[in-house]
Amino acid sequence: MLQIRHIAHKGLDVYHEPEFIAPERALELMTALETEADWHRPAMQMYGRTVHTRRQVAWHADEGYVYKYSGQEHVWRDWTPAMTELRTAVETRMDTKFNGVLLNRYEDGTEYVSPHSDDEDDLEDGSPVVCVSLGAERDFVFKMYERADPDQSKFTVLLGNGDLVIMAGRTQRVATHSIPKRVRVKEPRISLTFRKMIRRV
Ligand SMILES: O=C(O)CCC(=O)C(=O)O
Repeated sequence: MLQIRHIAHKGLDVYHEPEFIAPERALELMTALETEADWHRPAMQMYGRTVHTRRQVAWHADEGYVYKYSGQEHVWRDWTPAMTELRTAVETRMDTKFNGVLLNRYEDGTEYVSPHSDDEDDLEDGSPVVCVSLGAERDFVFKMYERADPDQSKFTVLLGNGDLVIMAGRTQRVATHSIPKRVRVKEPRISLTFRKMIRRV
């Protein structure tokens, strides 16, 4: 059995479970999600210019949950069969329910997500955010905020196809996370981050 890694550091509380989904099934689910998810590439205003995110996103959730971040609103779309299968697996593993999932699709290693925390007001305070990674291997980097750790320590988790990452405890308050550019990566990757929201429209 593959080892579960636990990173605990000044409030950071992260678990990495390799091959949570068997690799062949993970690739089948990824193929299904390519067409099932409501992919779009949001535009945002930065320094007076319109910039499109360097990844695609999709928000699927129980009815009425709108996801707001970086000044954008994502209206919910229904759960699809592949998402439902993964939601059930994650809920069983965590012994708790989730009502929304944010999907990210990175075409290759030139696509990325910058350091950020999932600390939006609409997220249930202290509830875990749980990520399933499908497809290409990518680094998932946690960097401590200076207020929590003057050394601003960094922790890198190499995420493989079918892996699970649990961001628990005070992780979102003490650290950012990111998927940095890795230009040698030529294959796509899809991540699903399961969330518990508190407000419905
Ligand atoms: O693609 C990933 O695993 C990261 C996604 C992420 O940072 C997020 O959904 O907040």
